[in-house]
Amino acid sequence: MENCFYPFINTDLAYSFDALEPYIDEKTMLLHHNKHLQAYINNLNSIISCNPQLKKLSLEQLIRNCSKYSQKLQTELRNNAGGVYNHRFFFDGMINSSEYNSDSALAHAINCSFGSFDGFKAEFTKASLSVFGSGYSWLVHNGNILKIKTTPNQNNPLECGFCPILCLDVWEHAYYLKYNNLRADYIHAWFNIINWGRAEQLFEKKVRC
Ligand code: MN3
Repeated sequence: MENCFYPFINTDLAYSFDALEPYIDEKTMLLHHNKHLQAYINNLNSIISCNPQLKKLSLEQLIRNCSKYSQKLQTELRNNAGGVYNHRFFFDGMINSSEYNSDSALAHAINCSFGSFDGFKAEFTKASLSVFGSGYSWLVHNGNILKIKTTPNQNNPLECGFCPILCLDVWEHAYYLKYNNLRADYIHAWFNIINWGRAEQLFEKKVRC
């Protein structure tokens, strides 16, 4: 992930705003990146400028270490460092030429943990539908064990010691313009644009989350 330290900037997407059509529409991507993510970036910069001891910490460290701080600062970091990390992770996790490699180490681990790719898809879909209100669903690993987790708001599984591989933003702003209240249709569509190459690299620890 680029730009891991303060001051945070809204780095460009790796693809154009309309690249994920028809699964995620251009207007949703524009608003999501340029307005929603920008707001978390602005908030995080302002929190850190008021707490200069945080300047030396990376985005990931801000999340992992947040329970060390006062209740107020913890909440601010969970919401805003989480908001920056989670959105970047979600956006980087999508691509317009998605290809699942059933011979990869990740695919073997998926088969081991969920029986098959379809078993994984069913469990991930169920978890994503189960998030009440706003949050995320995640494929994470802890060593070589894969798990599906959900988090409320902008919380992140790094705080509980899990490394993310995939995440899906199920806040309504991520899908409402195109899918209205039909979260299941959005989840189904997202499976067509998963950046499996990146997920494999994260699983094999060839890149850092
Ligand atoms: Mn979002």
